[in-house]
Amino acid sequence: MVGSALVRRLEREDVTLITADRDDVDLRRQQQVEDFVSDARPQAVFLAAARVGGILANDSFPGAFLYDNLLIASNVIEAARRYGVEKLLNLGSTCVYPKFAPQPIPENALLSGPLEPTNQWYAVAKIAAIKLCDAFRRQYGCDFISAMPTNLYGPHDNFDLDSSHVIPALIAKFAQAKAEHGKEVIVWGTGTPRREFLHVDDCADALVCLMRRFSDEGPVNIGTGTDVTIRDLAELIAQISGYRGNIVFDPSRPDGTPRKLSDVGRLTALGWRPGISLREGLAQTYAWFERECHRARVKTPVDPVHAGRNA
Ligand code: GFB
Repeated sequence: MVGSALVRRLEREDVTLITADRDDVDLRRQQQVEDFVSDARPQAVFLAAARVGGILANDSFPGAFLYDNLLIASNVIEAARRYGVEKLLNLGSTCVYPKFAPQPIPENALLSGPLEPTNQWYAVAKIAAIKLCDAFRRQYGCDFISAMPTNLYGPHDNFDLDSSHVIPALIAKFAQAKAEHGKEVIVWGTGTPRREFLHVDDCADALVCLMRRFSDEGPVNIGTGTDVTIRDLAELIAQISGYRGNIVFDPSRPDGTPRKLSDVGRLTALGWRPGISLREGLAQTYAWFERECHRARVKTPVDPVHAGRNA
């Protein structure tokens, strides 16, 4: 999702784009990465590749999330150093910050407290990548920077109900309930957690701004500076979809961290502002989903708690 948004955004720039499809280069294999980078010799690298997923996927596959993301980041950042890449932008996530970080979360909250258990594995790999960029800046003078986007959504997201993030999951659930005249949609957790959401096209624009204008150690947050409750989000997506049935919250599912609002002062000081409102972004993404992949990629929501009721 981020990679395709970056390709769309960079088509507006005077650059030659080199991309690496996962079938061509397994970024977890160091030799393949070094062969690719030594051959391509890019001037600048956006490191957006990662194993990502929502709260259930992170909590279910800790080994894969930690191992894959450590290897991807280490291999790409080392190959960029080794073959003289002038600038690298490493993408992390606001889940690198402590579960109970001050809100809005300032970048200096990093490593100031315990992580959210459900995604600590992914977070540790992303923190290691930040530190590797900073270490290479100190030891070798590499101009490698790290950006921490908030929760992203948009076209080409993962809409699989078990592994996705909340927005694509709810878009898929409400679209299916609308199409099938369903009586209820299950929303995980209590609905009380708050989340900040940024459209992926806004994120890509912010990444280009940082690649051009930021050059320092430590993470830079990318976000809107505003958040909503999961309950309000669900009601907004229901409204956009035209679904009129019940919304049922399932407290047996994890809420995760109670809030993840990022302090975007470092980014706005560079003159960047988001351009897509949540309502507008959700409507665009819902329309994209309906057009491009409804029913194609949505697994029937077999929810263990309500399986009996669904049967
Ligand atoms: O988006 P999400 O999976 O990840 O969940 P996080 C956000 C909130 O939405 C949680 C609730 O409180 C979920 O319980 N939620 C409600 C749902 N219904 C659903 C649903 O059907 N599916 C999902 N997935 N959530 C992620 C990290 O944390 O944040 C990632 O796990 C990454 O590693 C990402 O860092 C930015 O926002 O809790």
